[in-house]
This record gives sequence, C-alpha cells and structure tokens, in this order.
Amino acid sequence: MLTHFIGGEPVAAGKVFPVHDPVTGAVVRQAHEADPEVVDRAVRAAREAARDWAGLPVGERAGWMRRLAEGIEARFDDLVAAEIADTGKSFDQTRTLDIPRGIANFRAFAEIAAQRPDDAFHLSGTLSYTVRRPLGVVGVIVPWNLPFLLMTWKLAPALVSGNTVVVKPSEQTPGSAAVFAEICADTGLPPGVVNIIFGHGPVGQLLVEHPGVDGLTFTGSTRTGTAIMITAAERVKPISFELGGKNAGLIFEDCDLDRAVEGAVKSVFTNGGQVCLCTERLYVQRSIFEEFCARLAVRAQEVELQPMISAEHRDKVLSYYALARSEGAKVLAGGGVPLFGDHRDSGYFVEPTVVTGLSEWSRFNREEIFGPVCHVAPFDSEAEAIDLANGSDYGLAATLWTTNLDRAHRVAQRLEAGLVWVNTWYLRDLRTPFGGVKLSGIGREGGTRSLDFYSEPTTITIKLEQSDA
Ligand code: 6OD
Repeated sequence: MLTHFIGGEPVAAGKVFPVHDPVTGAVVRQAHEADPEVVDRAVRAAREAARDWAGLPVGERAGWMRRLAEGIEARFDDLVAAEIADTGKSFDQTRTLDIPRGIANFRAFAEIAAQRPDDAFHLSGTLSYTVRRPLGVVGVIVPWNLPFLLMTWKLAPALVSGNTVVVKPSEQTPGSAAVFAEICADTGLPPGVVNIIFGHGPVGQLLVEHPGVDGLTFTGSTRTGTAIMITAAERVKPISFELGGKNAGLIFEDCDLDRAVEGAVKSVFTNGGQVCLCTERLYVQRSIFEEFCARLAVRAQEVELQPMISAEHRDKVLSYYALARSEGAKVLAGGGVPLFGDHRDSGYFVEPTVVTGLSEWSRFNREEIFGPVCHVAPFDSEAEAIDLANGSDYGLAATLWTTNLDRAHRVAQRLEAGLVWVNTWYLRDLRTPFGGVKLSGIGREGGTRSLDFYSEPTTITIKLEQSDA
C-alpha cells in the first residue's frame, strides 16, 4: 500500500485506490488518495522546511542533488521494476532512458546551478546586480507517460534553486515516486523539502488552489493545463507548462532513406506513442512517398508493443482509429487490437498504426491522439512542407530528415516549434531550453531556463558616491 510522504514521514490517510498493470489489467498496487486535509498538511510541511532549505548555500543544495542521484543509483533496480509495473514499458527503455534520466537530471542541475553567475551591471555612478530567490513552495504535477523522468526533471531544478516541493504523481503511475520518497528519507534529505501525495485529478486541483503553493509546474494535456492556468490566475501564480503536441516529421527526397524510416519508426512508436514529442504527422516528398509508406508500414508491424496506460486511454486511441476510417483514411498498417493468446489479451494494447489519405482539416490530423499512430501525406516543395508542418494548433517538436545542410538550417528556423530535431529524434542536452509554442505550452525549462522559472530575481541598485581622495 503506497502512503503519502509528508514532512519526511509516511502518511497513511485517505481512502484507497487501485493501480493497474497495463499489460494485463490486473491490480498491481493500491495507494492512498489525498483529501483536502492531506494536501494542506503537505503544503504546510513544505512551507515549514522552506526557510532553512532556501537559506543553504547553493553549493550545499547541489551536494544534496548529487546525493539523491547516488540514492537513485543504489535503488536503480527497484525503480525500474516500479516503473515497468505501472506503465508496461519495456525493460530496455526503462533501464536506458527513464531511470538514468533521473540520475542525469539531478547531476545536471547540481552543476548548472553551482556554476551560474549572478548578473551585475556597472553604469557611471551606479552598480546594479541581481540576487535570485526561490519561489517558495512549488506544486509539481507529473504525468503518467514518463513518470520518473519528468518528476525528476522538475524536482532537480526546483530543489537546487531553494524551493521545497509538493509532488502529485499521476494516479496511474505512483510507484517510482513512492520509491523516490524512500530515497529522500534514506539520504537524510531534510524533512519537508520533498513531499509526495497520491491521488486523482481533484488532488492536483487542491494543490493548484492552495494559497501556500507559490508556483506550479505541469506536464500533460492541454485541457488540464488550461484548467490549471485558470485557477492559478486567481493568485497570479507562476506556471510552467509543457502540454500536448501534434508533431510533424518532414522527410525530404535527399534524406538517407534507411535512417529516415528508422527515425520515423522511433519517433512515432516509442513508448507506445505516449510521449508529447512523438510524431503524429509525417510529410514525405512525393518522389519517395510510395517507397517510404511501404517501408514504414512493414516496420510498424515489427515494433515491440507497449500497452496504453489504461483501458480508457486505449479506448480513446481506438476511437481515433475508427475516426480515421470514417473520415476516409486508407489504413497502411494496424488499425486494431493485437491478439496474443495469453495474459496480455486483458491488457490495454493497440496495434501500431499508419494511415494516409486524410485532409489536413480532418479531426484525426488536428487532434493529439497520444498513441502509436501517424498519418502520412505527400508534399511537393520545401515551402509546402513548412506550411504543412506549421498548420497545426500545436507547436512542441518537429523532426526533419535531409542530407542538405542548407535546407536543414533553412527549414528548421522556419518551423513553429519549440524543438526541432534534424536527422534524429529526442536527442537531449539538458542545458538547452525545452518547451513548446501555441497550444503546446508556456515557458521553457532546461538549463538556466529552469533556474529562471524556479526563482525570482531581485535587482539591487547602489549609487556609488565619487571618492573625494
Ligand atoms: O526529456 C525531457 O526533458 C522532457 N521534458 C520530455 C517530455 C516529454 C513529454 O511527454
């Protein structure tokens, strides 16, 4: 039974809810659901710890970040097991991406924060400089698709900047956060610096509303982001949002086709397509369109399957498969539910799916699906490709595949997206700004941008008197 972690202690309060294994549908664990009193207790614990934590020199907080990274290394296998049990991710991905990124997140922000210079400006007769203060208590709302990676991506810069936190993991994936609570306790992190509460959407809403929460960071759907923003606006709380995507991939005829096909497979199907950065719209230059489609369709049938996170999400993805057909799509691969003939048949799998033939204005091509699925359409010119990619309400990520360096720069700079990958996908340098435009979010995290969000500058200006010497 998972308990909340408040003020350094396990707290078993609130009714209990089940967590399902998406591979089989079976209940893997139970967790307590926070009620208003639990949320309040967690925020109070964070506030109590805030002054001492903020008062530590940044080098000392960076030291804590390194100790947490070591704590994660020591519990690596437990974290892998917890993450797989909740999400049905592959063992390979979990041990090479999800959990190592937790370690990298803490190490990266320890370095970035410790090396960051303060601004100082000298003008005749005045010296202005800035000091940065933490926001205070940060509410961290974490989605189910990359639970540990995204929780630590937010926690590391929030903590090293001197904030204390109340974290609400998704009700679907609380397992790795519960192991992390044990890591915090085992490393001796001061009580109240990290507090973790479990529960469904309304618990997040209580956190957003709580007057003791000074800022909010959220990754998830645009719909939830909008609701958080409306509530947060009442107290003008700083927010940082990484929201949905309907990401485009542009495949030019001068690409290395083998790499482009494999890159597309990765960008469409990784994590069952349940990454906000996954490609759902592919545009391929007409001269290679048929060959690309044929090869992608074959590869789609070979990818390792990952279940959707829940029965509800599986039904949503399947409803888009049905919608594609009703909107007149040609299905090149997949389009249904796989049959295994074993325990996985009660899990939440869908077939990796490739469709073509839909208009840019179809709902299928405009709405985020968040499953292992893409639409492929041809284009004739570079200008058309750019217009197609930009013709979306979202603007998180784009990929382009070309061997022409001029074209790579030219196109990349015209794409309306926060992130553009050329001849690769989801390659990360944690120092770079990360986030989206349009419906894909507000603000940027990553490197010093994260430190900017999790702190407020105070500018101090001193009038320098002339020496009479
Ligand atoms: O890799 C990251 O830092 C990141 N923020 C990934 C977000 C993925 C969203 O699904």
